[in-house]
Amino acid sequence: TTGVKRVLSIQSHVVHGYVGNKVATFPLQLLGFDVDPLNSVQFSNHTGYNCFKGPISTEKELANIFEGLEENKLLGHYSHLLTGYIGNPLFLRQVGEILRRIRIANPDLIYVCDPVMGDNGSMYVPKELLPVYRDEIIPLADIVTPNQYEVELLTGKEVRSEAAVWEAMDWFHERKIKTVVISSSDLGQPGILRAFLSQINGPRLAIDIPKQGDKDLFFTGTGDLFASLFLAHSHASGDVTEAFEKTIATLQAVIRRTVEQMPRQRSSGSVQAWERELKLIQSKSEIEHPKVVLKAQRL
Ligand code: PLP
Ligand code: PXL
Repeated sequence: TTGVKRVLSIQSHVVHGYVGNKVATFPLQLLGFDVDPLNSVQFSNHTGYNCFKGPISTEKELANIFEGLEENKLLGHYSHLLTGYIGNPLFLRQVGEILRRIRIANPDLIYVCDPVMGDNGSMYVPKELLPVYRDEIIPLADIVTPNQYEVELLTGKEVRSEAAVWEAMDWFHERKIKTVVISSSDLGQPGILRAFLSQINGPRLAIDIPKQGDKDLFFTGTGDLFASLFLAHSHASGDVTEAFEKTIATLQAVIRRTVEQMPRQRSSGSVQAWERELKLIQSKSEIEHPKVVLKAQRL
């Protein structure tokens, strides 16, 4: 490699809180990447709050901003493209066009695609995004980081067993995607999330992640954080096992701090959305120096 570490990151911006580009930028920067954030939406906060306000970018706005980068001959400067939350199917299709043009400027570009569509059986983006991801965008990716539900949407098959996980992984590999990471699934023991990684001509891995805090507690932006950390660690290390373990280690440290700093009386019952925002900035040291506790199993 040329040693260039610059990411074009196309994700959401939220004024308050940490999802999308707000959660991805700081870790990538700490891990030595220049980050060029291009915002797919600018919302007051993530969509899990009582309300959210703000504009969604159009494909025309995306094409216009991109034209500026292109005319200034900046496309060859990117080592990575990272995409996450996109709320508009035409905008997503335009991302495919952009990717083709960046690849002309840099054939070695790594595209990390987090096909953000939903979680736990419900979609939080328009359903029209699914065929665009499945048929146009995913086949262009080098690394994909869906969750269990997103895998089910893309492959059109339920993923209720570990055998089904590996079948689904092959669905991606048949489309020439080298590395697939399922950032979380409910296929572990009770109270345990199980994450999976599969690489073409490489290992099959799983990591069991004990759920932290009350059983009803959940977080937003963890998938986005996962994708940015995995991008950085997989670039730094040729060892995908190490990248996977370091990603989970930092994620667990961020979640631990978030749970610990929640008001005690709220650790069960109705936790407000703002109280569940990830304690990202406070976790600077665990982002820079992940301490691996949970080791990957080779399967
Ligand atoms: N939540 C926890 C506690 C996790 O450990 C992980 C991934 O390891 C995730 C969420 C990421 O999953 P998702 O992509 O569903 O947000
Ligand atoms: O973490 C996914 C995500 C990203 N961006 C925005 C969101 C969400 C999930 O709710 O609302 C704006």
